[in-house]
Amino acid sequence: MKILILGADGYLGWSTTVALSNDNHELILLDNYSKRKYMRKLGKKTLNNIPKAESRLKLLNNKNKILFYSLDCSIYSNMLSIIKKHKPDAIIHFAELPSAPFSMFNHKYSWETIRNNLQSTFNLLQCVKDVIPNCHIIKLGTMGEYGTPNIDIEEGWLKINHNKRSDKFLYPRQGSSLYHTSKIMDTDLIWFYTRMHNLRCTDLMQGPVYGIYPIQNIKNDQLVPMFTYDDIFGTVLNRFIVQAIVDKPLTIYGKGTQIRGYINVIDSINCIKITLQNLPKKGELKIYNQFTEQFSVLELSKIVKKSLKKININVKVNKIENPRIEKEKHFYNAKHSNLEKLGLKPLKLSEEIVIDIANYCQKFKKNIDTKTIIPKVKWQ
Ligand code: USQ
Repeated sequence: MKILILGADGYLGWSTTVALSNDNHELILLDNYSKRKYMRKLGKKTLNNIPKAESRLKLLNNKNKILFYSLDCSIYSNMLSIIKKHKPDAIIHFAELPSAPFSMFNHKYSWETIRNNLQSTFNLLQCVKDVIPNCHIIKLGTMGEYGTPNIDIEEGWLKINHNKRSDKFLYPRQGSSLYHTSKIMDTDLIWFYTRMHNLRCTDLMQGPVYGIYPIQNIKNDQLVPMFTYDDIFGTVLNRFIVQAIVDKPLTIYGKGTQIRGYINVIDSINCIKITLQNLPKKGELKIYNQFTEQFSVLELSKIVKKSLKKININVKVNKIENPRIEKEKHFYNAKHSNLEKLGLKPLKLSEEIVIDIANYCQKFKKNIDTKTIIPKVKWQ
């Protein structure tokens, strides 16, 4: 397939690039390096100090040439020219600002998150409608769009019976940050274009991701994706493992009873491969809940503590004031069977996996900036 990857330099974008290049697809990559720019501005560094995508491309062994464009796809003319020139079969859209704390930092970054995310999604949908309406759009959504409702979370849709009639609607959404809210607005745009213009779209509602792709067979350290652990761009499990390595107590926000659906980055990439093979019909929006296991933050901290004891790391745990406004004690039961029905074999979190990630992180221990561990951005 000819596949365009938007946001190819990031944690997921680069992992996807490596995986799809191994399968010899024809790849066109695009990134404007905005995550790197904002990390620099905020004084955050990745753990592994990985070079930009452009300079890593030559290390990939793909029989097809891989093209890279350093472009901002929130600018309409950029998106249009790439789509007209390459006419891909599928487009995977990762080109969004991905951080809840960043979106709550100040009015500038709040708006930048909303603007960038909506504008890139709008440009994509509009250009696909006008130029390649048969193309499969694969969009990274987030489980956080659903929030933590007091009923089961379905996969994207909810059938409602009302006054003896019934209909199917997008499952109600209520994000707990402006980042999550920008994804909700994306979903509305995607559903509008899909039903109005007969597009073919898949929305992947992903939970927090952990791990490193492809940790088992790293042939060259530069092929590993960027790994963040700071208070703004790091996700909780990756952060906990890095905190343990530098002998800092794990930063449990509030009571730690917040539950989310988590996924290993290896599974996350497998889900994308499965999605590529399952083209929606014209006018169909497929929605998959992309996570494999539910944990509370406290449960995660216990898994990290028990696992790392095996390699003689004595993990300390600290409950700190929750910087976010989020429900701490809540019901959570999210369905996630669609991707498994299509062939996903979930890689469950294990002590071995935590130790593997920790061993990788240990190699970069000297790079860890302990000043970026405690959260500074408060929702209130
Ligand atoms: N948390 C802690 N301690 C920490 C960091 C986080 O207790 O040091 C808690 C948070 O309060 C939250 C949970 O862990 O309850 C998850 O936080 P997170 O930072 O790992 O995840 P989140 O901010 O929700 O966002 C991340 C990604 C985002 C993705 C989302 C999936 O940054 O791109 O969309 O996970 S989800 O959470 O399902 O919306």
